[in-house]
Amino acid sequence: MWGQNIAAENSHRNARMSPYPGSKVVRCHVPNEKVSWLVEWREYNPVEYTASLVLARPQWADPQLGERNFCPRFNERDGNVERRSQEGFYEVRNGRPKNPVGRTGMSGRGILGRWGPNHALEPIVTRWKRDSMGNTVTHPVSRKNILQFVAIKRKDCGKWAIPGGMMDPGESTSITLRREFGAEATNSLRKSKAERQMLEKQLHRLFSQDQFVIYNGYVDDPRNTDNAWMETEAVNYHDETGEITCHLPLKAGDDAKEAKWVDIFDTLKLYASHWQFIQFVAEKRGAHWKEEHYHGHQR
Ligand code: RP5
Repeated sequence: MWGQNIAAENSHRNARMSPYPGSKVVRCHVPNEKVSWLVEWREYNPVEYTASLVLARPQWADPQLGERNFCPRFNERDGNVERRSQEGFYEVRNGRPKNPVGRTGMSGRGILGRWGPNHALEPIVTRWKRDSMGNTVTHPVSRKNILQFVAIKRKDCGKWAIPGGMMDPGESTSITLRREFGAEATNSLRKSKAERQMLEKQLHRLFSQDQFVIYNGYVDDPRNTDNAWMETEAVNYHDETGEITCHLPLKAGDDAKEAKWVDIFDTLKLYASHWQFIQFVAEKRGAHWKEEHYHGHQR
């Protein structure tokens, strides 16, 4: 999927950035032309790093390879843990899974828990922008309606993002999508029982809506390494009339410090590959996207 939609060298950028998130560790520099494993690079010497938090073995993390009783079944469903990649079969070299897009300048797991793919899910909740009379707002140049999505500001890096999150082992897709959206965009974990019941009803209605899988595959996440990487499935829930979401109480919670409706334009700056997912949604819904036309027109 990644290879089909997004050019590898040009888009495998976050996965080569330094310092590595939450640390001062600097990756070995990987130039664009050396990202692909198909390009021979004998001197390649990635920095080995796995955060102490991961080595302390929280329940979401694998043990180190070679530890007793740890025999991960890569490219398979391994008990409750999904070790298959949405990109297809990945290579395992010297017992370690190999990033399917290419080199990152770092080996080990960084702050990711799983060796190989770490699976997330992304609920992209959208509605049409409306004026105070309830009419949809059309862009003056493209003449297309403006779409909005629920965005959160991440606590870890301060970037705006889709309120996605990691899948728990054995959890179903629909539960993870609803749980992550509830926790990050509506602060569901901190609500009273009565408020939670009310919210649950709203979320149930919203998530039983018109939905569409926008993307599944590799994510260009700054936490990726040569041996551990993020993958996601991004699902769009669209509220065509705006009736379901008009009373949705947005409030940041969990890993988010802000939550709000954001107008969709190509000038957005978003976390990891989220800009790409939002572009796919705008295209799918026939919404306004290219803001530069507007600025060009004004000049
Ligand atoms: C990104 O990390 C995915 O696109 C998803 O949005 C997110 C999941 O990680 P956490 O938000 O749980 O850190 O790669």
